[in-house]
Amino acid sequence: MSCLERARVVSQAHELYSVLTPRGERLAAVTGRLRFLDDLPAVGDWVSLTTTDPPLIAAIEPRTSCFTRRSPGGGRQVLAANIDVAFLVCGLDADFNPNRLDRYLVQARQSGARPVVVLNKADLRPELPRLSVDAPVTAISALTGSLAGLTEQVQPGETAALFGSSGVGKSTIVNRLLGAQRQAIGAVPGKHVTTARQLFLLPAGWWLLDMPGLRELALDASAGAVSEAFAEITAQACRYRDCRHEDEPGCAVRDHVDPARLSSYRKLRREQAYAERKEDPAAARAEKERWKKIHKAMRKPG
Ligand SMILES: Nc1nc2c(ncn2[C@@H]2O[C@H](COP(=O)(O)OP(=O)(O)OP(=O)(O)O)[C@@H](O)[C@H]2O)c(=O)[nH]1
Ligand SMILES: [Mg+2]
Ligand SMILES: [Zn+2]
Repeated sequence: MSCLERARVVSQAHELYSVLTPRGERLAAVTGRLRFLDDLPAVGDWVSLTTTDPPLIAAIEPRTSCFTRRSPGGGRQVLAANIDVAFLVCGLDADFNPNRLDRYLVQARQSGARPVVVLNKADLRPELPRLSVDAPVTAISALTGSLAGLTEQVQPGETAALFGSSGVGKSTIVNRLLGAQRQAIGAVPGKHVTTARQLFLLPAGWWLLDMPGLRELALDASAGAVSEAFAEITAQACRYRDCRHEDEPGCAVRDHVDPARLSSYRKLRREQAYAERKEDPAAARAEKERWKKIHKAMRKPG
């Protein structure tokens, strides 16, 4: 029986994982047993590594949070595991899109991470947009300004991830915090520069995940996560139970909330309900069984 050592998955290419161990970065594949259980590691996972050469990932520790999206072919894709803070980065230039931000907010609530809205490129637009989101908002300039508004949201030992469209400045933020030009920066608007997820341990003692710009974030969320992301709407008492705040006569909410947020809420609520209906109950049961098997296997030593 070989010994196991704890490591963290920092990047992934097909079925090869870069893992950070106390002795530096190594490349690892997964053991046959893990592959049999059909639960593959994701960037951010803490894993048990065999001390063989090359090392193998033998087990995945239970996740404290999990940022996912719905895959086009059905099922879900894990984008990042064990994220404490989800930085939702917008560019204050042409990119700024409040509806997209609302979508990311829902997915962040679903993941279990604390969402923080980061308005980057404040040097380009001195007057900031008024946002009525239910999360902390900070404006920065990754090129020229202080990043304190961002860094003060994370405690040492925690993990943060940068989500947002291509070109908003995610990798520029990473390089600033690393104090080194480790990530390539985009110069051509609309071109995706970062193509793979990469997790860094920063000199300040916390972890930061650079994500590629996502073209699409298909919602993979519960009704509760949608409600939570729109607390200023959903926490209000209305005249009707289950009011959609649409054309119901005498609705007490419709006229007192930001109309853009309300329309965003309705759209995401509909998308969420549709995805839930489409989900096959038998598939949901199978998924539950699969997790039971995984948790049982994780409890066995070695
Ligand atoms: N004016 C201004 N430009 C910035 C700022 N931050 C980043 N940029 C520019 O925005 C462009 C894109 O920056 P990246 O850091 O590559 O963007 P990204 O979000 O990592 O993009 P992808 O990797 O494609 O997802 C580059 O030309 C940066 O110089 C900022 O605060 N102000
Ligand atoms: Mg990038
Ligand atoms: Zn109502």
